[in-house]
Amino acid sequence: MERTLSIIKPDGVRRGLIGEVIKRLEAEEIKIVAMKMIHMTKKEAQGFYAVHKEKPFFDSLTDFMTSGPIVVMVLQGEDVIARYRKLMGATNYKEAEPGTIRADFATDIEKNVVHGSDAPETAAIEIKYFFSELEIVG
Ligand code: IDP
Ligand code: MG
Repeated sequence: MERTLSIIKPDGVRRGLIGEVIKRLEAEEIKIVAMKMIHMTKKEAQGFYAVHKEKPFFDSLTDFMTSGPIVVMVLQGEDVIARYRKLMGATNYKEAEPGTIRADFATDIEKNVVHGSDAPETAAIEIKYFFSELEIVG
């Protein structure tokens, strides 16, 4: 049993894709055990993406992630980290499998609609960044 952090990024919220993303999660029987909408500050986005702070795209990414509200969710289930990554598709939408969220909706390598944790350790850190245990119904 695993948990992972999912984010519908500002482009996804702006373009009316909240329902589409949630529909795909539910179709895969991925359980949502926490959910909220927030608008991050630049500092909060920099903290969340701290692992990427040396990357050339860090400043643009943190500007993008603060450009509007996001929907943050905790997903729970067996192998949910990999299963959700599979639903998302590759970081670069041009390389994403057809039928994945990013292949279907991303418009740019940065504006790729969704975030998902990549490993149990990062999932634990990312979930804690947004949610207290009291806010998770699992
Ligand atoms: P991931 O979201 O698939 O885990 P990461 O490599 O962790 O991909 O990168 C985090 C986010 O940074 C990506 O989802 C994307 O929004 C952005 N990003 C990644 N690589 C690039 C790039 O080469 N140019 C611009 N933005 C990028
Ligand atoms: Mg990542």
